[in-house]
Amino acid sequence: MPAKNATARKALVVIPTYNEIDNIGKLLEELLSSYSGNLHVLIVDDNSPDGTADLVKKKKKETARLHLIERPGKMGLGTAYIEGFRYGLEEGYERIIEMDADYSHDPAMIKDMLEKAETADLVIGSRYTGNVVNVVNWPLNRLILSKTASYYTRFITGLPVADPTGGYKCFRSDVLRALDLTRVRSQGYSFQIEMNYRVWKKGFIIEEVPIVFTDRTVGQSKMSRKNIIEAVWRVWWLRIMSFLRLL
Ligand SMILES: Nc1nc2c(ncn2[C@@H]2O[C@H](COP(=O)(O)OP(=O)(O)OP(=O)(O)O)[C@@H](O)[C@H]2O)c(=O)[nH]1
Ligand SMILES: [Mg+2]
Repeated sequence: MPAKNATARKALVVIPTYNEIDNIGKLLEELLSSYSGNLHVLIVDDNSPDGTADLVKKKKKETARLHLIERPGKMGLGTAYIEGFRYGLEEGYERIIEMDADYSHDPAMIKDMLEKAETADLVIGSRYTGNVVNVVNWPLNRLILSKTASYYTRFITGLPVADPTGGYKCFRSDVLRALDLTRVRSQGYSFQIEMNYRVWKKGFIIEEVPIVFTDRTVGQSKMSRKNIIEAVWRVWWLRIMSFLRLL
């Protein structure tokens, strides 16, 4: 049987949103026009006060490739992704992509990630491949925080990933099906770490492709001190749960 073209596979881009009205319209247009009909987009919105979901509903009338899950209030990034993954698995998508709404992630990179996912189980769009740092417009303190988090995660968990907190990635659906998603606990940055760790511990292949990450120019960051503190202890929790075979 001839190999299937990577972009011909049914893929779902899951984008969690909270107050992203200034970004989401343009991003959706670019995503849907750059890729073929096999690529669909799911927005998981937490009742954004700025009316993000209303804009998505308007766009939904124009295309069957756009999907929307509305939740009653801000419930965190982790649970938003898990709901998105469940939807993707139920609807039979072969690839599930995580992406931020804030234009930090260049839609053009989806093609590279889908190609890599032909041979890898999880593909991470990486800001830190080799000795290169591909980050645009980040203040130095954000970069130091992110790099420190990467070293710390690798040191404590052994996870062989250069950019473990990155949120632009592509899963083969079988990988998500093999995990028990009800056990995933993390919300902020540690959600990315926890997913990577669970995938790696199951013996799946993780590959990184270089991306250029650009800081958001509009809208507000939802990063909080709470997220950082969670990431600090969560890596130990992962390590201990894995040691006790309770993961
Ligand atoms: N549904 C939902 N989406 C969220 C929530 N928190 C953040 N998001 C979305 O998740 C994505 C990432 O959030 P950002 O605020 O960009 O956080 P970040 O990328 O870690 O931080 P920055 O580097 O400052 O942009 C964006 O699309 C947000 O709108 C939440 O509680 N619920
Ligand atoms: Mg962001």
